[in-house]
Amino acid sequence: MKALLVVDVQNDFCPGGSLAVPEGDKVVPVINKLMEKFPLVVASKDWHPSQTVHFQKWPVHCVHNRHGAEFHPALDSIKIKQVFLKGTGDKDDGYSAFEATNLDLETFLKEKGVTELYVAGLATDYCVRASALDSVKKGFKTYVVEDAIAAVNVHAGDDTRALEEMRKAGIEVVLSASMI
Ligand code: VGL
Ligand code: ZN
Repeated sequence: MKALLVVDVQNDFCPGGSLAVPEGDKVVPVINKLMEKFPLVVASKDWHPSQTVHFQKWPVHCVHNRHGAEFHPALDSIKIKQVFLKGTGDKDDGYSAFEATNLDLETFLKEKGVTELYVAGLATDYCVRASALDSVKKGFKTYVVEDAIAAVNVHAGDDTRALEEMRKAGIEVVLSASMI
């Protein structure tokens, strides 16, 4: 059984948001199409308190219950069976969806019989990377959909380095066309 994990497709990571990923919204139509191919779609949200050590590294973003933390309005969020909230503490970053605090992602997926996890969303070099690396560690056959992700690229080439690290960890990098 396969599932799709949609990582942090939230207003603050899209153009106009406080931590906008260049062309972050380009992933939305690709993910909307991709969702139709999966029997189970789950998503994560970056869900920070208004004060956290995380905001010493980043502009204030995705504060829980604020507009910036909502899904991008064009995302077909009706297809999402469960949302996992992460980065909810004030002492850590919580980049990985497997660090969600409202519900345990690993337990949820394993109870549903998921063995293969496809990861899409934002951002390639932070939460997509951390979630995919955790996924492989927890024993899921893990895929990252290259045309359904986008990077912050604080340093040029962070996206390429993140993809290389994921490949080395055993994650398969695929294109959505191979599934649609
Ligand atoms: C993220 C930076 C800070 C992400 C979250 O979702 O990739 N990046 N917080
Ligand atoms: Zn964050």
